[in-house]
Amino acid sequence: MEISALTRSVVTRNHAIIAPDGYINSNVPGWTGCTTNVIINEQMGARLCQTIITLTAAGRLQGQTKASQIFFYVVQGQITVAAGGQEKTLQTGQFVYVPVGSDYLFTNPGEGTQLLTFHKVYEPLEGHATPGLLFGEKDDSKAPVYMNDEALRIQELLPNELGFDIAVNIFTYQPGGRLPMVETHIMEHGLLYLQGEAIYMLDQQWYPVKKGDSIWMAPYCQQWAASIGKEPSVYIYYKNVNRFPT
Ligand code: UGY
Ligand code: MN
Repeated sequence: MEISALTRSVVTRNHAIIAPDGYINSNVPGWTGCTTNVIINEQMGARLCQTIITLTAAGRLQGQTKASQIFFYVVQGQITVAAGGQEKTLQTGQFVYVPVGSDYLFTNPGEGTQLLTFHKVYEPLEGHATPGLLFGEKDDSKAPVYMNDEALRIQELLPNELGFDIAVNIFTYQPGGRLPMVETHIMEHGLLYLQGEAIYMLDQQWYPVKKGDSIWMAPYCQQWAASIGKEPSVYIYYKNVNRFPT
């Protein structure tokens, strides 16, 4: 039997690794028939919220975005969403971006459907329209090579427009692929591994990570990663973008 006093999860002032073994469920008003795990939140010093929701067949998420926009991504399974006068059944790899001030209703999930959410208080930008509701999906044919390295590909899921103050990208590393440099930047990240294994360096600490693990990187958390194992490693990540650095 494994010793239950051990975990790969780590929480520091500037970064966190959250592995599923330590999840404790939260009750979120309007989200029923599901377990919700709040992975990243302002309580840890973050300016985004990241949750993972696992639904039963009776699951239902009903609510209204207020100050925060919410990006919902189907990690596995399927679910029907009604928002902004539209209705659509989302499958694994598909997403809906729900802008501020929108009602949303998710119903009819497959048993065990898992959703990832990123929330951030929306900062409007004068002269640029607030984004509307948006559907989309993971599509490897829309993932260009990153920094001239054939082992790395990034798909940007949201339009690269100044109206958006967040980016959500899917980053695929072929086996042996690694970041070409240690990044040191003002932008914050929330991240979920969708596939494979990797070594992540955060503030000069080294962590083995794998599918199902989440990472929080505060602004200026130094970061580097390399894929390990025989299959590509893939993560979806959030980044705050496009606003004046106050
Ligand atoms: O967009 C980014 O900053 C990205 N390259 N960072 C990361 O994957 N840790
Ligand atoms: Mn980065």
